[in-house]
Amino acid sequence: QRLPELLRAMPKAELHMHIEGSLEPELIFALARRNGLSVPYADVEALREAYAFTNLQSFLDIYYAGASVLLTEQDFYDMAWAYLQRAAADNVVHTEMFFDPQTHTARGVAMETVINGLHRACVDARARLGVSALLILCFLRHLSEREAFETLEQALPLRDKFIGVGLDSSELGHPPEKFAQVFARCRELGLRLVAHAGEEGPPAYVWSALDVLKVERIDHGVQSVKDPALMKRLAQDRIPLTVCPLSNLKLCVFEQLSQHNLGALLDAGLVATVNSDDPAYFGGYVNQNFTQTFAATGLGARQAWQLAANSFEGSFIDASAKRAYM
Ligand code: ES4
Ligand code: ZN
Repeated sequence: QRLPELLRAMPKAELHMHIEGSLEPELIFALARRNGLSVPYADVEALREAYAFTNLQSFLDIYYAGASVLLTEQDFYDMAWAYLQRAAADNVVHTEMFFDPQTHTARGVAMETVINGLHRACVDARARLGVSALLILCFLRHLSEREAFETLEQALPLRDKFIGVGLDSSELGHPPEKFAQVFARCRELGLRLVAHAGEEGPPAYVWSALDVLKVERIDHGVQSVKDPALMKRLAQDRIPLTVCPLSNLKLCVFEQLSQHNLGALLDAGLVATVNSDDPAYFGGYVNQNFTQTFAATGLGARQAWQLAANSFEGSFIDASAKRAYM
């Protein structure tokens, strides 16, 4: 019982959490009612029962449908505030939240509605919860690079409200290099860069995220163990991997949690971290990811300490604040 208590109590940073993936079924129904929309499920229980996924795409289809109840700035605020309260309860002291603006702008929601609502929740989290919260804008990789450029253009008037950009959605068939030009532009603008790679996709996608996009972190990256040269590169350059064990289990990246390679990544000296990805869909917030993974794989207090330190090292907080946490 001491290990789960340590895992829950230790201060930590969360670096991989899609805010639209924190929308609980109860909030989906409440927002739908508030906005006069209908949900194609009878009730909360029926919706939750639909959360049986076989791969990434089977999840994304229902995730984008769930996000369609978000219309007003208050909706985005309420979603983010609900997550931030749960993060605080898990002793998350710093979080970097992904958002998918194209999911909303494609439905006619204005970019400023999305960003202003999320940002106001981040401001309140600092004041009322003592949690520092930053935003990372993700481009949807199943759409074109031209559409990513249009999204960047729409977001630039709000440049001071997000710290960086990421790349998410359907990985297979959409390699990082498809977004080489837009990431180069974001780099010139001084934005921080991350990308999902090696979740379902091959080590080659992790290589091109690093060498073509020049990202500073890899989201997931668990397929990297298939390539020893890549493992060496990740360890030498201290490239953080934001690992999401319950996500990998629910999307069948690993058949069982006991087979998860988090321990192998740490043993290889990688800056691996533990994160919740889409907590409303995958069965747990960050502390559940820690406690269930540790119980299934037999990791111990040494790895707990290492993962907490890694979460701050891998974060985009400034160097002096970082040292205070580590
Ligand atoms: C995602 Cl688990 C995962 N992978 C890729 N894109 C995503 N967007 C939300 N969750
Ligand atoms: Zn993700």
